[in-house]
Amino acid sequence: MINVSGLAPELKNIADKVQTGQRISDDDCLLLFEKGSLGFVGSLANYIKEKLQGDKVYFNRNFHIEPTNVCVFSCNFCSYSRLYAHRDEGWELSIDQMMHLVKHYDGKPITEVHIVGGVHPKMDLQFFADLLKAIKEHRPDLHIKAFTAVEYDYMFRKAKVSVEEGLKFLIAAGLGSIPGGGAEIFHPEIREKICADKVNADGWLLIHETAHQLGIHSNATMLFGHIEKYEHRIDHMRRLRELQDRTKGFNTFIPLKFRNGNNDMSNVPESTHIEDMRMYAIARIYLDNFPHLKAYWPMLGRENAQLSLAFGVDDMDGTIDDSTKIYSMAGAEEQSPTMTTEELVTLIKQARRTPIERDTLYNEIKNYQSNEIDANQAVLQ
Ligand code: V47
Ligand code: SF4
Repeated sequence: MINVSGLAPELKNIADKVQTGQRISDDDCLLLFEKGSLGFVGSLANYIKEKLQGDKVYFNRNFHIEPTNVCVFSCNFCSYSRLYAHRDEGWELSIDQMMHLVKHYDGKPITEVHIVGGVHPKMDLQFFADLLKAIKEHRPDLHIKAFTAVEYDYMFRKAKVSVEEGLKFLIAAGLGSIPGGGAEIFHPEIREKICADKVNADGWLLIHETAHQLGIHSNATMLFGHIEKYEHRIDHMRRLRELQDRTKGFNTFIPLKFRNGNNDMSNVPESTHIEDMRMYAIARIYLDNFPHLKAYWPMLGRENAQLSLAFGVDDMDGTIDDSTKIYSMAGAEEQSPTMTTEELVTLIKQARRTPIERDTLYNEIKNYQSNEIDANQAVLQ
């Protein structure tokens, strides 16, 4: 139980709600953002996390494919994309080149490929269906988590198919689930300033809702710590919580800390580590119907991701194997993000948690608690 003596009555009321399993309101959430100390929100989030999963922390063995960084859109926070006119500065992979990446993992115990990239005007629905089929033919057991709602919105509109038709087509080709990207901040006041030209909130939510109705799971992200206000974060999470009430199709919520390197928002300072941890904790408290909360370590840095395990986070994403450039190009500390299973296990054990290797859908593959890795071992330098 959390010690509430000495707390302001309105914060005590929130602590009571959390400890009796009641949902907090938007006003409660605003109060947490404005007045909740890290210790207070952290202990509530930890209470919820331990009620949900005990001391388990999940990770998986995965790699990314980024088919292209050429993009028809111009999100101001993006450090990674190049317009079609400047495509000579970027990359465009063929199916053969991508299959070469997949084959690199032959015989290795990888369970997931995460495919996400820019929105290339010439890579269409058929191209991506062919890619998924080729991967599945080569490695049927590999789970394909692919394409953000932004990519789907563009490819379905271009192919003149409905969201349902497009998703059914790709599921038949091998799509396993949908990553959480492209959500950014749903509220139009902010969305128009940071990514005006891509799919809006309703379009993003419709794609995820349709996917859930078709029986596949997805994740949801929120790009935080830039020009948004607390009210916009709450609006964003409320829309996700409402959809999750209807479908139960989201697996995990992933707050993504805005990194300001090499983009059109480089003048916007990055959020502090305390604010990042408070964000994780408050998301854990507010999103009571999301089973998991992920700290994406390539964006946060491994030590901060480790710290977040005390603030409601139960998932660290995966081994990655230096296969994504989105964050290194935005100035993140992890310039070649790779962690071995041993490093992830040690990181989790150092936080005095139980490391669990999972598949994409959170089925447990291996419990590493009894593994002979010394929790005090220094692997973080
Ligand atoms: O939507 C782009 C973000 C996202 C920056 O579902 C930035 O498991 C911070 O969604 N600073 C794509 N963030 C990545 C993504 C993701 C990552 C890991 C796991 C999962 C999952 C999904 O990357 C974009 C955008 O929000 N992003 N630029 C930046 N400068
Ligand atoms: Fe394109 Fe995605 Fe970058 Fe936006 S965030 S410019 S949609 S690659």
